[in-house]
Amino acid sequence: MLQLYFSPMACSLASRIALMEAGLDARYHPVHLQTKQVVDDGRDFLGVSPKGAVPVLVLENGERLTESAAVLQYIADLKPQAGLAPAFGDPDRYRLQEWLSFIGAEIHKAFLFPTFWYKDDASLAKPRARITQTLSVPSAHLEGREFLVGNSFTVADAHLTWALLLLRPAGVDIAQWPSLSTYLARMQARPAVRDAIATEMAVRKTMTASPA
Ligand SMILES: N[C@@H](CCC(=O)N[C@@H](CS)C(=O)NCC(=O)O)C(=O)O
Repeated sequence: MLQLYFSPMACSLASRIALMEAGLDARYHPVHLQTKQVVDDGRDFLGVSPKGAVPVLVLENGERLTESAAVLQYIADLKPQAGLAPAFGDPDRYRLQEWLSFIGAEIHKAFLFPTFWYKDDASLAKPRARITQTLSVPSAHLEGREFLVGNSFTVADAHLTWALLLLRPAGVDIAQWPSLSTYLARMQARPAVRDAIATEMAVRKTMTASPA
């Protein structure tokens, strides 16, 4: 069975959403990111992945896959009939990769990560200054569109949904981008998204963790 190492409401939430949207079973292992311990059994998470970061997807053959962009596409390709990624060769596949890169690098690492990991104003000034420009990109793209790529939900939507959910705890009011705020509400109404969030919030109550 697939296994996902995750931390509640961290970027691994997107992988959980993808698994649930695909209807794929998996075993989920919570990780405490500060102590780098696997919560189930106290194992050193650095022994699971030297990157020390979630998501880590353990494949059916035991190999471990990291990096949200790769993990999300792997999950999508396990269940092509779920339509979570355009097929290879379809020009939209590169649009999907374009969004996964943008969300991972420009939203997650350039803004959310410093917001949750650094406390001093000097480290936070640059990310704070860039967020308006960064979020104007998906905001403009989603004017009059339901999904990031094509006409249906893809793993890029799972990734963006996670990032937008963290804006409030990061101190950013999503209401300044109406298209993002209605998009997020639409995504949160999806049963798989709703269930994934509810599950992680319940796990989170039992742990203290930094989400990004
Ligand atoms: N490039 C990786 C980043 C993964 C990442 O930074 N995950 C965060 C949680 S959202 C984490 O585990 N951070 C712990 C750390 O970096 O020590 C990806 O996109 O999957």
